[in-house]
Amino acid sequence: MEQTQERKKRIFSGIQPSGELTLGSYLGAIRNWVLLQDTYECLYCIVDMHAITVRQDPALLRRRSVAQLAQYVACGLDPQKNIMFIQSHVPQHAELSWILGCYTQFGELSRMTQFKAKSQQHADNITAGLFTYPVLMAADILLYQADLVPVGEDQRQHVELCRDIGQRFNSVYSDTFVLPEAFIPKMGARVMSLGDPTSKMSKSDPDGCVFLMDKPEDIMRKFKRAVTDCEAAVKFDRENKPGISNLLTIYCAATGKTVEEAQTAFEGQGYGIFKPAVGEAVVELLRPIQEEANHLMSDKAYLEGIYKEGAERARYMANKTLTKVQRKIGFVAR
Ligand code: ATP
Ligand code: LTN
Repeated sequence: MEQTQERKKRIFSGIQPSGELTLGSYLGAIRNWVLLQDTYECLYCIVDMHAITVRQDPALLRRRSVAQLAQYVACGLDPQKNIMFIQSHVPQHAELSWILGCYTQFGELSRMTQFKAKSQQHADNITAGLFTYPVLMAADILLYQADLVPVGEDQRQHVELCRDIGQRFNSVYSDTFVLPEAFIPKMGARVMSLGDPTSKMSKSDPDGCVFLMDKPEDIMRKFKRAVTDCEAAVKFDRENKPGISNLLTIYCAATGKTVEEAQTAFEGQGYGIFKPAVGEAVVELLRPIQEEANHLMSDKAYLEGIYKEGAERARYMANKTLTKVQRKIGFVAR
């Protein structure tokens, strides 16, 4: 009867522990994860294998992986409701990734915009891992038969490629994988850098970036310095006023106000009032998360319990898909 029973829809998403979590990753991804946790069966991963596609300091990578879990929980992800784990603890990701790599075209990977950007940033170390990064991401998602993948706008192309790979496999070997869809927020899908509002806020640009764990005075300083324009009108206009539009987006995402409400509230007021107001809204948004994350970091055994149990459950689920795939392609059963 199992097949006729409605399966709860499944979610998979992950973030690399390659730096501190940012306001961009919170508004673009994690906040949605929290909203989805009651309706779906969710797996949230710390993708350390993706992180090593560019060079990492080992001690820092280890510390960040655990800190990231503390921050996931502090953001509101309930360890009772969600499976949270570290990617390298579930070897099926690497195994499926190898197989899927044999169903992915060189040309497809060459078109990925993140690869183009990262290989420019790390021109002296363009590894095979950086190139095949999207295949590992496809394996992450397809292993769990995820229906939805909550990410920021910049990851849409990777989720599309994941669908293409899954679809290709399904059409050669009969239905094997659920084809996932990206789930991208209306507000905060692409938070822009405070230093250059035409490029994405990213952890590799610390000046234009607000980190989740930044001190209030640093957050205020970053917002006061945010690049705007010389018009002095708080008005949303992405084309002509990218800086102000970005600040309005952040303000609205942080306070729950609509753009119209925010524009009315700041009508006739200069940027000298508006910019610190955005800073304060973000400080207040992050304050409880920071307190909780700091508190959780003092209980390493609790965090270890979460990621160990998470990995065990994930391995069980992942193995079902992997075994099916191995059988379909002709590997001898172990
Ligand atoms: P890097 O700069 O090293 O590429 P990043 O800052 O983009 O990293 P990721 O770990 O790649 O951070 O992203 C984690 C998640 O947060 C992804 O779902 C991504 O789409 C989302 N995200 C990251 N930055 C932003 C942003 N500026 N606006 C909206 N969503 C974002
Ligand atoms: N590429 C993503 C991180 C990531 C991911 C995933 C996101 C790795 N595997 C699976 C969603 C689903 C990024 O944020 N840069």
